[in-house]
Amino acid sequence: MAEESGAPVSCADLPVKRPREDEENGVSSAAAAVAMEMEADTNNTSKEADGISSVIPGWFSEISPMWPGEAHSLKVEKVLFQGKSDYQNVMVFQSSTYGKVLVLDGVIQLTERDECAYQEMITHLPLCSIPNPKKVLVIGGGDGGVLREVSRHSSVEQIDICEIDKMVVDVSKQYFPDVAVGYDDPRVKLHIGDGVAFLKAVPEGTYDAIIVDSSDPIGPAQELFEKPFFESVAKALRPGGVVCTQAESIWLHMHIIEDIVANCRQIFKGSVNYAWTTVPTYPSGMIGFMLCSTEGPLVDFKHPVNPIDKDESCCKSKRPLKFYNSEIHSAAFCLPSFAKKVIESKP
Ligand code: SPD
Repeated sequence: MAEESGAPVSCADLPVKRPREDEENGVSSAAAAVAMEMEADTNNTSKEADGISSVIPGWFSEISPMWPGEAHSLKVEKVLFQGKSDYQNVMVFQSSTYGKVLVLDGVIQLTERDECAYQEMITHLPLCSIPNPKKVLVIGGGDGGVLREVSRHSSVEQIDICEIDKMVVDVSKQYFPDVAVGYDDPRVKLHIGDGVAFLKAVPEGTYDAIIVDSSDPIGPAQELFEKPFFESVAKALRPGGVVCTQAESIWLHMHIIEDIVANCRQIFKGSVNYAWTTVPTYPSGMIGFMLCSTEGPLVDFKHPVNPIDKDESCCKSKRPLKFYNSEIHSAAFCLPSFAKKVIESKP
């Protein structure tokens, strides 16, 4: 495992909760129903929960009760890592067409080929919407991709990240150096611990921006989609501060999005908007973001006021932006009619 960098901070005073609960909500058992037929060359970890498919031998199929009746598949060249942390199954495989793939509890978190579409958008949609962001908190995002993107902003002075699962950080540093490069920025402080507890302990009005880069709301990330969490986020933001959270797919999860929108409209007294991006390897090929601001200086998310200057967006260790630009920023808030109707009708 790669050495850690990025100034880890002890979170001994922050209780780490929500450890892995096997078979919770039937998720693991659903994944476990997928039999393992492929030869993996690593350790003894159970392969069933990782989604290696017996339906198409040699392929990974992403099966979950969150998208019943469908499963996107990728051809596996080689399984590079399989492990079981206190929270989840962690797997990395080399795919034939999307580069290396990081999988948590059988669900794709990123691939080398399309991670830019997610990490750049979840980061620059909020940070380009406010002038001079200085203090940024990332909840989740243990792979470091969001850190890489935050670090493009020269106005930022402090980047805190709270990730619950150290194995995700270590595995990302070892297998995804172009993503985990975010940890190399000296402004980054890594806290291994529970994001919910971390936020509760944050003094009121601390951050200009909070980015919640979570996995799906079953398993360790469940609480990150609930009302009390959004209340803590609002409290930790300064007036006119912004949050951007992973907010699932309009094709698959409208009920989840409706709840998030309803909660956010109650809690955030500034702006509340839904945006989306295309990610071919996420279920339904897209994923959305909830962007909200607290009461204070007005934030117009649809019209970025803080464009990333070309020079700062590609400094030494980072590649240039691949996906984000100001036009796609504004376009991301255009919704298909069916989603617009539901999201805009929420009180
Ligand atoms: N359905 C999977 C959603 C995963 C969102 N988080 C990805 C983490 C990448 N930094």
